[in-house]
Amino acid sequence: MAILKILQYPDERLHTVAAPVNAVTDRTRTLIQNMAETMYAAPGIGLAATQVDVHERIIVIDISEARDQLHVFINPEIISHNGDLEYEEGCLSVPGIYGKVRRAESVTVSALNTEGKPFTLEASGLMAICIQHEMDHLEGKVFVEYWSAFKQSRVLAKLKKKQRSTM
Ligand code: K1U
Ligand code: ZN
Repeated sequence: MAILKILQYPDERLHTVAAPVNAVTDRTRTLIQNMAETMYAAPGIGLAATQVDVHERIIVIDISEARDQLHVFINPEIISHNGDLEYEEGCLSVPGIYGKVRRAESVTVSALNTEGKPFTLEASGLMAICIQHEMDHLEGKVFVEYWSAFKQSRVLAKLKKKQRSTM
């Protein structure tokens, strides 16, 4: 297994729209194992393939305390959603920045599993939030892009300042 490099905002590659996976192969499964290892090491509760510069529609999520309930979604689609919820989000591609985003409170997602078999999952609360955050990455959208232009400019300034201090 391998820990992959996570793209950092405002890297333009984070704005790439990911392509559907045509066939779930051993190469797909190796990528998924590496994504899971990268997410656990970060540590994070989710990761989209976009964040590791692979522009295929794959996400991994584990919101469990014990870090032993990995969910893999290949070609995920939200088939229904309900309610709304504002949640303080973070992102491994935007380290040190946290803020609220309003999303659906519950979602039903259809996807393929690691064997290429279709399944559906009903999720609510943090799981639903995380699925939507990761699916946004597959569309090339980063959570801070829900915020006002002013707030986004402050995020960019903060990240630039942080970058200068680590050079
Ligand atoms: O997409 C990502 O960069 C992962 C992101 C997922 C996420 C977090 C919060 C709301 C929505 C989506 C993260 O995992 S940020 C890190 C984080 O939230 C966390 C890390 C360790 C333990 C618990 C949470
Ligand atoms: Zn993210």
